Amino acid sequence: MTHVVSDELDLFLAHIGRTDEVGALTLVRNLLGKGVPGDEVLTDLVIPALRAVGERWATGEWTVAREHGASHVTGRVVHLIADATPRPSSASRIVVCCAQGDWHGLASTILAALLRVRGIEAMVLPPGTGAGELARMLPDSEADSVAIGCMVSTALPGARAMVEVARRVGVPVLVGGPGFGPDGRWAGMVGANGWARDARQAADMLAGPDWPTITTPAPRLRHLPDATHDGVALLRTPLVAAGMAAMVPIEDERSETTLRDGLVTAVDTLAVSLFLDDHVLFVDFTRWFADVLTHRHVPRQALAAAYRAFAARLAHVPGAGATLRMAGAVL
Ligand code: B12
Repeated sequence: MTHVVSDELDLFLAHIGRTDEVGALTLVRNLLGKGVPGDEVLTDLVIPALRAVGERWATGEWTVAREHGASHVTGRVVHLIADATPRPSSASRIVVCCAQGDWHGLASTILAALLRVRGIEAMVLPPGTGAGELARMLPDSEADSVAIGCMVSTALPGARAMVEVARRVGVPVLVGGPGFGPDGRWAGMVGANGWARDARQAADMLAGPDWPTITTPAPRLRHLPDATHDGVALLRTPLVAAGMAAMVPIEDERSETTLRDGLVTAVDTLAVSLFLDDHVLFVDFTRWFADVLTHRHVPRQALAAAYRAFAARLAHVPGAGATLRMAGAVL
């Protein structure tokens, strides 16, 4: 059945690329009407489409507005499928949420629908739910576990805060999403009980004999508490201004916006890199951001100049200079 779904990918992308809600919903209703299971539509059509949307934004082929329109329509489709997914009558109940600071709520809705298909009762919290709210709702939720998704690594400190509150009341936490790094590299630092690559693996882990029913508080991070992370994040505005000033003037207004937004993310990523005590995060981000800029005809040397401006202002922050130098070396 899979090829029936993936054959529709180009047409689905054409619909969402025109913000054609009716076209996209009709296409998906037709597939469901033909008996294609909702989880297959999610894994073989919706997720590949979302990845393609991200790619088209990153290469500059689609504007931010077009990407937002496509994401919005895809959100309608995801809700249509999620609503049509039967609720399992399972004994196991999980709360699914985004890491605090991560706005990719669609991913949580998709994951919850895929878990339901595999017999796990999943309850989704909207993005923007912070550690405080999670702490308040968990005791009454009857949840056996919490699943935290993270698409952008800048939200890892937020994920850490949420893991801490869940584990403090004994509820184990499973995490996933590319924000946790290749093969879930940062899941342990965040204090999660486990990391899963996808919904299938998540369901297997949650139902498996090794998944804890109750857990201890999250282990302390060996290099924390340390004010470095907060210190860098608090300097975000002057750092971005210095970075912009250090770069050659950018003619194209769209590129300038991408650059400014990207430098904000760069400062936040640097702060998280220091929080995790792992320069790999910032170096990987730099490779990705340099590619985004190249597609917008901004030379990599411009980013290198911005990093030198950051380093000059962060001379007092342990580790910042070395991390910026390592990232500068890939430019
Ligand atoms: C839609 C979207 C948005 C929307 C989100 C709307 C919404 N309601 O969700 C909006 C416009 C808000 C947005 C904002 C941003 N976005 Co965005 N976004 C996307 C996009 C196109 C789709 C995300 C999605 O839902 N994917 C579907 C998920 C299900 O796919 P998946 O990751 O492959 O999921 C599998 C596994 O990862 C895993 N999994 C996923 N979650 C979880 C959770 C758990 C618990 C488990 C166990 C497993 C698991 O299982 C899944 C199934 O197999 C992605 C592109 C992409 N590749 O995904 C970019 C993307 C994630 N965004 C990106 C960026 C940069 C941003 C912004 C920083 C842009 C900006 N300058 O403002 C902001 C960040 C905002 C924030 N702080 O969160 C980048 C991140 C790159 C990076 N290196 O960090 C991406 C990858 C785009 C790209 N190609 O560069 N975004």
